[in-house]
Amino acid sequence: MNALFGKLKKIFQEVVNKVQDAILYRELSEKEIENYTNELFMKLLEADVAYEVAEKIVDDMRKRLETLKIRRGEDAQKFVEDHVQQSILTILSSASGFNLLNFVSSVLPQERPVKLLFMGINGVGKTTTIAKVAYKLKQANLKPIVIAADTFRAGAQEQLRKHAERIAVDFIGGKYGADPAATALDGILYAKKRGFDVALIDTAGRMHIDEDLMNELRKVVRVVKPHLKILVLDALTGNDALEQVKRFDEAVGVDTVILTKIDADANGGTALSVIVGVGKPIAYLGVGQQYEDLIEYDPEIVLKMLFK
Ligand SMILES: Nc1nc2c(ncn2[C@@H]2O[C@H](COP(=O)(O)OP(=O)(O)OP(=O)(O)O)[C@@H](O)[C@H]2O)c(=O)[nH]1
Ligand SMILES: [Mg+2]
Repeated sequence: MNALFGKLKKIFQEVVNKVQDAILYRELSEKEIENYTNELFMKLLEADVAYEVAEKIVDDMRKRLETLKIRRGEDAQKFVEDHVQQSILTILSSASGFNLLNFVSSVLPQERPVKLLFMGINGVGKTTTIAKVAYKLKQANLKPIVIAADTFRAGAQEQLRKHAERIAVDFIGGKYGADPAATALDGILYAKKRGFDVALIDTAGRMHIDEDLMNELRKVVRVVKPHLKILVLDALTGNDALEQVKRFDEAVGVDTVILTKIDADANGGTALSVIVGVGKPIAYLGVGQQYEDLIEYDPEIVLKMLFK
């Protein structure tokens, strides 16, 4: 895995070092705090952190620095680092996590299979993410099946089938050109008959501004009645990802999101901004192209990634 949140990590380390040098024997002056926070703010913007998110981070940091007083004999590095980390943790905690495995366990006693519908615009990583989630479910000793209700894009059926083979998970698909809602429903009936625990339904990529395709998605939702509507977002798309949440939410409702390609954001700022701004519970972060590269959204874990 390459360095996650690369540039941000450097920025936070720098602020720790500076503050630590300054407070070694005294409190910070107002002027110093102003300088540090202004500089931090500019650097965050340069690392593609959204303006409002950078503002939040810097405001919180300023408040903490104002009360910073180190005691004789205390480890300055650790002291400052703790404060800076607490500040970032506050920001990260404003985004809530969603435990998908717990959710599945809570539904299973009432209904089997648990139906998970994956949706999102073209190329965000829906199909890959389905394979990753199925892999996780399998590791948790559940019996998942993946359903290819993308009957539209050439190669979509084979793509999901291949993933399924690699992770040794059952697959069921449909004919190209067939109605996606009917294909999904057939898959679910099959899963029900065979006693599968979880049905993961792949849908075609669709632009959130394409009314016809959004209507088709409405139909899939009406027919399938998923327990969970999962929106997959490419974290690299920044503000547009937030727009997608709004549109899909208006059209069919979004229960939880998965943010992919966190690893592909060299600076880290775009990914951080989507995490903080998405406004829906985050189930997972996609951090690479392997099946294991899917981590639960936990502010403490992301914090560790930022300060590792
Ligand atoms: N680096 C990285 N790449 C990812 C991640 N998730 C998905 N990808 C890549 O993104 C590309 C598109 O993934 P797909 O799963 O085909 O995306 P999709 O949303 O199903 O695409 P359509 O069905 O065409 O709409 C592939 O090359 C994936 O390997 C991730 O977390 N990190
Ligand atoms: Mg796909």
